[in-house]
Order: sequence, then C-alpha cells, then structure tokens
Amino acid sequence: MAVDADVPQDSAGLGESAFLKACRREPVPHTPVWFMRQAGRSLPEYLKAREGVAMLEACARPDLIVEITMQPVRRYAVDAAIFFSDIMVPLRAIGVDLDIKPGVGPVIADPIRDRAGAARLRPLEPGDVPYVTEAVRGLVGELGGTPLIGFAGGPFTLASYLIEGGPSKNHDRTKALMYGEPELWAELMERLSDITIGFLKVQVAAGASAVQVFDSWVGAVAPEDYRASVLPHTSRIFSEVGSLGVPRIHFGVGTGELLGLMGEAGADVVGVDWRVPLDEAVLRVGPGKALQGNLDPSLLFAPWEVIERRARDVLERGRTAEGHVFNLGHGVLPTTDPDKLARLADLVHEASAR
Ligand code: 1CP
Repeated sequence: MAVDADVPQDSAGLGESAFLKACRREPVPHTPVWFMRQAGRSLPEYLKAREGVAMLEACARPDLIVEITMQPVRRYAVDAAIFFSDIMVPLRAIGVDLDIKPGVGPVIADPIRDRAGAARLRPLEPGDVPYVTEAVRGLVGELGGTPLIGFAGGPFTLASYLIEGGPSKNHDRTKALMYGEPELWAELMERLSDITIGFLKVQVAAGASAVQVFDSWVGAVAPEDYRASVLPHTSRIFSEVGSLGVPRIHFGVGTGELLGLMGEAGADVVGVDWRVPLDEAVLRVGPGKALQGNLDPSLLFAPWEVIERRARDVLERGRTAEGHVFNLGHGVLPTTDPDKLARLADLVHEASAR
C-alpha cells in the first residue's frame, strides 16, 4: 500500500494509548492518568536540574526541557507527559520584557494597559522558539508510546498577567479593562489568541500528540461576561487548532459555572477542578466531550486511606463521562510527596482496569 507522505506514521503506536483513546471517547483498557505540574518543584531531581538555572533560561534549553519533562515519566506510571515550559514563554519569545521570579511567578516590566501596549503583541513564528521545536522532537523520540501534551495559556489568563503586571488575586485591572474598554480588550484577546495558536502549532508540528489550553484564572469571570468577552476568542483558538488533528483539552480553575460555555468553546476534553463532582460536571458540560480531573491536590497531604477512597470516588463518578482522563483538579502542590503520586497513578490503573 502506498504511504501518504503527509500522514505521520504512528510507528510508536501512540494511537493505541489509553490517554488519546479517552480523549477521543473510545473504549480504554484502564482510565489514563497524568498530573498537571507533574514536573517541577515537588521532585528532588527537578530541583537539582534547575540548580543555578533561572526558570526562563531552563525553558529555552532543549537538554533541560527534555530531562525535566522525562523526570515524572520515569517516576510515575503516567499515561502522558506534559512539555516543560511555561505559559509566559511565547510572550517572552516575541519580545515582552518579563521574568519568572522564584516564589512569585511571572512579572512584567512594563504592563500592557493601552493600544500601544497591545500593538507590541505580534504573532509568534516557529523561528521565535527553535528550542521548543528541538525539545519536542527529542522528547517524541525518548517517549516512544507515551503521548506528549503541548500547552499554551488561555487568553484571559495571559491578559491578566500582562495587565496586572504579575500574579493577581482579584484580576481587578484586567476586569476593569474588559468592562470599560471593550474594543481594546477585544484587540488584546485577538493578539493573545494568535500567540496561543502559534505556540500550540509549533508543538504539534514538532510531534506533540495533544494540546491543553490553561485558562487557569478565567473562573474569575461571570458566565455572561465569559460568553461575550472570552468565548469568541477561545472558540477561535480551538477551531484553528482543530485542523491539526490532535485532541484539545480546555482547563480553568473555579469554572463550575462556566463548564457549559467551556464545552461550547470547542475542545474535545474539558478539565474540571475539584469543586464540582465529575458526574455533575458531565451534566453541565453536555454530550460529546471527555472530562479530565478532578482530585483536590490538597488531598495528597491526607493519609493514604483517605486519598484512596476519594480517588475511587473520582473514578466512579468519571464513569458517567463519555471519556475520562484522571488528573488532579489543579497542579501538583510543591510540597507533595512524590511517593504518594506514584501510588495514586498505580491505584488509578488497578482500580479502573477493564
Ligand atoms: O522556579 C520554578 O520552578 C518556577 C515554578 C514554575 C514551574 C515549574 C513556574 C513559574 N512554571 C513552571 C512550569 C509550568 N508552568 C508547567 C510545566 C510543568 C508541568 O506541568 O509538569 C506548566 C504547564 C505551566 C503553566 C502555567 N504557568 C500556568 C497554568 C497552569 C496552572 O498551574 O494553572 C500558570 C498560571 C503559569 C504561571 C506561573 N508560572 C510560574 C508560576 C509560579 C506561575 C503561577 C503564578 C501565580 O500564582 O499567578
């Protein structure tokens, strides 16, 4: 049979992975599991790899990206790897003056609050992030049959860092701009969406098997404002990324009241934090979607019996979804014991084996 040069050959058997099958709502041998922020400060080997290397510098070094992405895959029986980078990396790559400060997070030198600021946000080209392409290619070779998830920030969350100038509790300047200057807001969201689309395309072109959009802080917005001021942009992101043919995951924190709208945005999988039980989330998101989640990350500090009981409950409720990817409801907290995560990944596999 002739081989179409444009169709990637799946020699590693990725199409058979439980993670990709669950994203596509196909039958799985067991519920797949991975952990948001599975690489990072909870791992001693991560702290060692990062010694004397600033966060943004690490994100620009293919050798470190590959090593740090692989660390949790070596430790845990996870069904997917997540590319080690940060949502701010593409913004830095197009020239925004920002840093990721230890113990703080992203800090912007000159916050963006007007037209001239927005105009600085040009689209991302593959040539802006050659280290991402190189690292993804290297990872795909090392990972074999384990899929690699590429990711980018959602437009509201990126806008919040750029407008506030750093991490924010209430996102008040961001929402003031959204309410008060709708045209400038729309322009900002357009430009950030283009950057997100560009960053996801680079990762998929280099071999990532799925993508996740982290609109982590969008839960700060009321449903009617989400519909008017965020959804059109997120919908465009998922529509443009849809042509790449990989599953698309959409995640935010505190989004219980937005789950239906997030379902409408067009991703294949909707991430759910720990505040809404998965069987209730199924009803809110609506048909035709897989769900990802949703054990409270703080549960990892409870005795094992409690973790086990709650993880089994998540699996049970997840059975009502058309597809379920087990995860935490948000990222692994830095003081989490890695041995508990290892045990949790094993438990998910054992307890869900079909
Ligand atoms: O020095 C360090 O170790 C810095 C800590 C750190 C790490 C390990 C930051 C700074 N970013 C990251 C990596 C990272 N960031 C990953 C890959 C790791 C993995 O999942 O295995 C991912 C997916 C992100 C994405 C990210 N960055 C998000 C969305 C995910 C989420 O947790 O909601 C957000 C909001 C950021 C911003 C950011 N970068 C770093 C921090 C501490 C923060 C949050 C700051 C805040 O509270 O606002």
